[in-house]
Amino acid sequence: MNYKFPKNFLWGAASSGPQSEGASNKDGKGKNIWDHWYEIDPEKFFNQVGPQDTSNFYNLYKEDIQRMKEIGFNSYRTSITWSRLIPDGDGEVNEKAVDFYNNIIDELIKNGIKPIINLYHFDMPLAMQEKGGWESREVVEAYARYARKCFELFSDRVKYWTTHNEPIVPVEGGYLYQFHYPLVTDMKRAVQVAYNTMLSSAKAVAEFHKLNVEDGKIGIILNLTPSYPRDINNPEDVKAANIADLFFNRSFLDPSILGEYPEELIQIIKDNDIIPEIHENDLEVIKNNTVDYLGVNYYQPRRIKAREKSVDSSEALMPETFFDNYEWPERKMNIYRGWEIYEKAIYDIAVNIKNNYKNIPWYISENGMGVQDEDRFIDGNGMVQDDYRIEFLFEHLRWLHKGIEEGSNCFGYHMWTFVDNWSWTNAYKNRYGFYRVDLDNNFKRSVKKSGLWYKKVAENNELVD
Ligand code: BGP
Repeated sequence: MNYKFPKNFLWGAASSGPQSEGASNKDGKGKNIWDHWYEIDPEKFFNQVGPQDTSNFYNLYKEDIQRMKEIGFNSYRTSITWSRLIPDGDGEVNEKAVDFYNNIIDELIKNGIKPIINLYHFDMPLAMQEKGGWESREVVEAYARYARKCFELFSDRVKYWTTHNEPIVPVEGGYLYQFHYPLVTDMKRAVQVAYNTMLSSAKAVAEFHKLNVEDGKIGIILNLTPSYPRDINNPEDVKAANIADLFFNRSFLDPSILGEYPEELIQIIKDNDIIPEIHENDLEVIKNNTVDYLGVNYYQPRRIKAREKSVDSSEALMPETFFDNYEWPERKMNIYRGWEIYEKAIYDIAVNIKNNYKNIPWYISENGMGVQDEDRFIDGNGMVQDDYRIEFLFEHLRWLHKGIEEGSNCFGYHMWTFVDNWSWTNAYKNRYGFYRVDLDNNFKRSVKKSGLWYKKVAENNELVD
């Protein structure tokens, strides 16, 4: 069976500045929350590997872009590191950073690889965090200025921009579950952070549209985790799954594409007295500045059941006040990351976008599989034989293809990631790349079997069974 993809389909991979560049705090880069957190608590990071060097793309970008070309990429997404471009987050621009980003953009284009550039990938400049991070309106305004600066500097060549990567994750990590700095647990503050981030995205969209960039498009990247109820015939399970969907998906999906928050979400926020501070005109800014396209990161579904224990009034309000997570007995797991693998969800996402989100143009901006100790799969020729990754990609692409056949407007598929990169506190524990990175040998890269497999898919624009 052959699965042909639409003409001009984007094939490639995604990464981010902080996870791939390295050269942290060199050449004028300011500190961000990751540099800071590592400085004060290195033990939180797997094998104590911090953000200083990551995968050294800062120095190896030329060769790396050749490697992208070698495995058939026609596009690549990364992010500008805010604290590299503007060390304090606001004000003075770092000219060395401008040179660096100009160089990678030019090199990508010269090699026929379309750059997609994201503005924020979990990397709050420390100076901005000291002002309150996303809780602060000042930071929202500083981000809008930073966005405008990026467009002015690079949008003569970069035509695809995104305002944020997975904006719900810093809310979860930083303000609910403590896996990002500043390690807070407070639902009311989390709601403010989510709201301000959404507002910042709309403001960046406004700045971009003002500039009338020829052929320019601006989007947002959301990690969509379809919420499946334990029992579709049990209204309590269905209700619980709907609330999880409102919190984790629709809190950004609806305002980004439809320009407004879902009524049901507003009601929950009101009923629980966690309304964020909203200024006059904010909602109009959100309404008038929806995105041109959507990037979807998909890794895992969410399985939900109604709460088993009734809510105790002394319990601090959390998303889990409204539902319980559920382990589906038939689930297939990526045991290294602890994430369920459920390929069909990518099709459900495609159908949801088609039916409920104006069939907006969208692409898979991340999908992939992190595996621990991949070196055990190295063969006699030094190549990681990652058949599990090929199977993972194949099955997801097959379901994506079905969604496209049924009319969903998907224009590309990017894997996470190009070369193994730094996974935040997991550092280099789980490897995701098409290329292996040898941390003990000067960041040496070597292609994995999946890289060669992907090259065929990308070059033929087709998946073959
Ligand atoms: C996404 C992020 C990426 C990346 C990926 C893999 O949530 O956008 O930055 O890291 O997940 O997850 P992890 O690195 O946590 O294993």
